[in-house]
Formats: sequence, C-alpha cells, structure tokens
Amino acid sequence: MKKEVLLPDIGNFKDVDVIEILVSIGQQVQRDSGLIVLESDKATMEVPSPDSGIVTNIAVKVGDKVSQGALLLIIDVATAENLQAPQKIVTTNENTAIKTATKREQTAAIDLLESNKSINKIQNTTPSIIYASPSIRRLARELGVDLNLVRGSGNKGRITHDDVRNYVKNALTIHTEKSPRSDSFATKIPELPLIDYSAFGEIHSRPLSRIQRISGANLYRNAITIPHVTQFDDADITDLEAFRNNLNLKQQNTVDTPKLTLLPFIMKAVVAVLKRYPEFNSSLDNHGENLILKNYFNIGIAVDTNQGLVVPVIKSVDRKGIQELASELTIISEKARSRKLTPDDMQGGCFSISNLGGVGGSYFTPIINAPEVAILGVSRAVMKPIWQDNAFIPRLMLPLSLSYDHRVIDGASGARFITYLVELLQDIRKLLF
Ligand code: CAO
Repeated sequence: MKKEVLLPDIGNFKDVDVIEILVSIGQQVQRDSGLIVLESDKATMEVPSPDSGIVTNIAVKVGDKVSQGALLLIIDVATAENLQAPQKIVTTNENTAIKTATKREQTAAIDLLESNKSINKIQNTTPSIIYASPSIRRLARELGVDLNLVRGSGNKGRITHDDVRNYVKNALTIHTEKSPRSDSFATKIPELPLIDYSAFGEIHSRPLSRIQRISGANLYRNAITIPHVTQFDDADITDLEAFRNNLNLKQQNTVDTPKLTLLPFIMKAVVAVLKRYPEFNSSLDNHGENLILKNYFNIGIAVDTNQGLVVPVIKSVDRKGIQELASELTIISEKARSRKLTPDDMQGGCFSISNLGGVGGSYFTPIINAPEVAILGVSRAVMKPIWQDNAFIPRLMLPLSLSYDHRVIDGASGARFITYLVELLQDIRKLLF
C-alpha cells in the first residue's frame, strides 16, 4: 500500500531548507528511522519515517524549502518479513561537509572517505541502521565523517558526540603519523580538550546561525592561512566632522539623500589610497606566485546583523559621489539586516572596511576577507588632547587598524598606506587631487 509522507507540524517554522536526503528510491526503511534532514536558522530537524516500508518516490531534493503538509516522499508500506535486513542509511553531502570542515580535518576526512570506500568495496559489508540524533548527524556532516563507520557507545548502539569526536581524533592521529612533516608545527593545531561545562554549573546550548557557521569557517581559514600584520594609527577628523555635520544640517533626509555618516568619506579616501598603492587592491593567484592587480574599486562593508556578520560589496566606489554612497550603504545594510542580499551583492570585493565606530571600542585586529589582501578596521572617534604649536588642543581622533597580508605587502607599504589615509581624512580637500 502506497503511503504519502507529509511534513508534520514542526512548530513555527515555514520554508525550511532540505539539507539532506537520508534515503534513496528502493531503499527499505523502518518506522522512526530518519528520512530527510531539515535545517532552519535555529535548528536541524530529522523527519522520521511514520511507517516501515520501501521508498518508491522522493518528492524533494536538497535545497528545496518545505513547510508543514509538503509531500516529502512515498513509501510502499511493507509487511514485516520484507524488512528483515535493514539497509544502510545513506549519509549524503559528504563533499559539501568537507568544504565546511577545517583544513586539517578536511585532509583527514578525505583520507577517511577514500579508505572507507575501499573498505566497503573489499569487505562488501552490509552496514546497519545508524542511531544518531540530528545534532550528531550535523556534527558528522561538518567533519565529513561517515556515520556507518562510527561505533556507537550509547544506549542500543546510539552514536554520541564523543563517538564522532573520538573517531575524528583517531583519524587525525593516523593522518598525522602518516604525514612526512608530522614533526613540524605547521601540521599540528592543538585540539581543545573536551570539557563537560555542566560539571561547573548550569548551562544551555544554542546552535550557531547559518551565517555564523559559514562565516566562521571562512574566518578560521583566513586567520590560519594568511600571515596578518595589523598597523594602527589615528586620523584627526575634526575638520571632516565639521564639514559632515554642516552638510547634514543643510539637507532633508530622504531615501536618496540619507543622513551622511563618516563611512562614505572613509570609502572615498580608501579608494584614493588604493590608487596610489595598487598592491592593496590585488589578490594572490591560486598558486601564490602572481599578484592579480585590479583596475576597479569595489569595497566590502562589514555589516552587523542579528544573524551574524555579512560583508556586502559596494561596486565602483571610485565613480560614485558621497551622497550616492550613503544611499547605497543605507540600502545594502537594510538588505543585509532583512536577509535579502543576493549572491551578486556579496561578490567582487577588492578591499573591506569594518566600522565599529557606531558601537564603541578602540583599536582591533580585523581578519582579512580573502582573497582580498587587506582590510581597514575603523573604531569610534574620540576627542583627545593633541600637541600642536606648543600647546595641547582638543581634536577628534579616529582610531584606524589596517590588517594586511604580509606575503603581499611589506611593513613599510603598510605604514605608507595608513599614513596617506590619515593625511586624506585629516584634509578631505586633498581627495580632489
Ligand atoms: N566614530 C564615531 N562615530 C561614528 C563612527 C566612528 N568611527 N562610525 C559611525 N559613527 C556614528 C555615525 O556617524 C552615526 O552617528 P550619528 O547618528 O550621530 O550621525 C552613528 O555612529 C551610527 O552610524 P551607523 O553605524 O549606523 O552607520 P555607518 O554608516 O557608520 O555604518 C554599517 C553602517 C552598516 C557599517 C554599520 O551599521 C555596521 O553594521 N557596523 C558594524 C560592522 C561590524 O560588525 N564590524 C565587525 C566585523 S568583525 O566581526
């Protein structure tokens, strides 16, 4: 008897992503075994099979969005004898998972997948059903672990987080031992010890948002693969602020002419500096042997959203005026916060700016947004006593933090870049030259 499997009530979620199909057509499934995995911004959910039977049709694919009542698949509800030999529950997306794992984990995971494939071929084993919760499946996916090969130490062979972690730990040990450079620091990233935080007090766990997970993997990659140097300086923006406030007083705030913040002025000044020092407007090629220099000036702007950090790109900043940039900034940050950015909004960046001035704090060390080679951190401007003409005078000083890729840019160039930027911000009229 054919039976449609519809998405049951999953709470207040709508249009939830299908991130994994755990079964294939013709596969036998048992009641309560996982069929598909859904992921909202807040959680990963596994939809269990309402009956035992054979999958005859799969109505969704990875990437689809589904809501309550959506047809997921059709099962031919089978008799008990048909289900004597449980089939393997296929863990899909191994390669996607590898992409999000760390470099060291990736290499180990790729080795593991290769060896797993040959083990399965040689031994022709019949894998058994996997008992693992959605969070464990997600962890396994992120680390590229095939759960068929993990021995569950929990109740009735259920796989625990520790089982997955121990499996990866063993794989890494084997991988490190195999590596000819196993004695070098480059291959050793010390692991964090596994800590039971609940032993010290009450805790609760909250999953990272999708944006945090994606940007986290990129930030980690950029932090460990790029030799960063961060150069600090202060720009005297007293006159620039007077000019900006004056402009704001004279204009009506509309969508086309929003209030001017400091950022568009900084963007224009940065472009002028990039033109003078073109190696900052470049990317290393994939072999790390050539610099690709760009004749366009697209600036990524870090935007803080309640889902995490995103960096939309404002294109052709060199060809736009302050007002136009202010308007684009307003639009793009609004799009970022309402999660409407398109892939086009996010690509083609040459150099990024992260302005935390609206929030507070002084200098910080921004992480380069690869394949770009530099990023400017801007902090909150503060009044400081500055020694000038034999006296201390109050000036509004803007803290700047320039991180650059030391493979491409040397220390002297870093200092020249920030010095010229300070000079331009101090006297914005110099942008005319
Ligand atoms: N010093 C002093 N004041 C500053 C300033 C600075 N460096 N930068 C902004 N301000 C002021 C603005 O002028 C504005 O003041 P008024 O309302 O009095 O005019 C106020 O702070 C708010 O500005 P804003 O932050 O809304 O606007 P912005 O154009 O400066 O920045 C945006 C826009 C989208 C970049 C910003 O809202 C944002 O999201 N910043 C966070 C970026 C971030 O998270 N970086 C960290 C990345 S690493 O995790």
